Amino acid sequence: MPERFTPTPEDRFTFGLWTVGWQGGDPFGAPTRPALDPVETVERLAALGAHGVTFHDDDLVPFGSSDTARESAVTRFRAALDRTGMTVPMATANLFTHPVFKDGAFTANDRDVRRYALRKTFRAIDLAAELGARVYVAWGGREGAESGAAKDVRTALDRLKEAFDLLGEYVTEQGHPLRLAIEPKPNEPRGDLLLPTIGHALAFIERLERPGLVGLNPEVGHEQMAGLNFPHGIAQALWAGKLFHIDLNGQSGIKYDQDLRFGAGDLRQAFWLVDLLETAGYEGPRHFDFKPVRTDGIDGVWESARNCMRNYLILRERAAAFRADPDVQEALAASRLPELARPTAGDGLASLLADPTACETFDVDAAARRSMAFERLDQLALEHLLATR
Ligand code: XLS
Ligand code: MN
Ligand code: MN
Repeated sequence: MPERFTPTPEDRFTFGLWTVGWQGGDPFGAPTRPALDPVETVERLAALGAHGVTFHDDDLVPFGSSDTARESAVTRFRAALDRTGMTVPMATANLFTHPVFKDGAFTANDRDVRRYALRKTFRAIDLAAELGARVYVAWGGREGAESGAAKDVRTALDRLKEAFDLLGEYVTEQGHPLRLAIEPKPNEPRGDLLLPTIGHALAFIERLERPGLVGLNPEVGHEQMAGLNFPHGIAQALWAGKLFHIDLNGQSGIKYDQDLRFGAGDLRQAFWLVDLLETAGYEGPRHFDFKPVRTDGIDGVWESARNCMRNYLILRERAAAFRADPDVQEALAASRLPELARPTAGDGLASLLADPTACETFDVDAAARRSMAFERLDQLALEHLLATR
């Protein structure tokens, strides 16, 4: 019998090739680890119990490869997938590493760069579809600016809408069975990025020609870099029917994009996130977008990948124990959660206006004195998280 926090493919855990493959190069230091072969990554992750891998076009087929080199990289990779049963539920394009993208891709001021970025993306979408992906992630990369005059933001948003409308048209015309998922991020590598949060992206999507085709791929650390509550953002994405994919990792507060392994950083938000994903019917992959710390060698890479999954499973068990506890159910009722689920004026406006108990005879002072009993509820959650219950 497998150990209780050992993942299986049914848990739908996936990893980007660029995550375990990160060599540890940062703005202040050179890489500390050797490059990983995508085929080895597939094999190692499969052995750890993962369900699939994801990639940027350039992670699999190095930028500038000839058609023959591309063909052989894809063939080798596909053979590894077939051997291991690993899947590719999502893929994306790198529109940020090459210097040509220094001012962005779909919103670069330079029109030639924008046209090239679209053509590179179409190709990445074809590759994603060829390998069976159902989601194409679009992280803006360098869509943004460091100074006010350098980017006319309203015009840049026109170009961004134009790009997503073209991507939607391309996917539809090709008959690719995949949807697009925008990944918001507030800053880094640019001083400020366009579509900085889940909320900005949701509003943007509604302006597109094919809003139904476009959703979100929110990342834990990206919302937390902006000081936002990630589970709240995910709840709104679910409420809008837009949680197409998710990037799980860890972040400690408002600072650079730490990409810690899942469970590191804000553990309480991680608990509520897992509780939400597991109870709200999210069926997509649990995708880890993290960077194994550069202090560690290759053993630490696989150790941290294993622990991303292990921490998710531990939190899943803890959240389920919280929900199943009769004391919690009692505390939820005392905190009036079932009442929140009742429509405020289910009988309509006229009945609300005609109801004196809603206003004329309502004892506001007595209502103000009712305790919400949130402290007890929160302590129960904390104790389940800490496994003291
Ligand atoms: C960078 C993003 C990136 C996307 C994929 O901050 O998280 O890794 O997930 O391009
Ligand atoms: Mn990140
Ligand atoms: Mn990400």
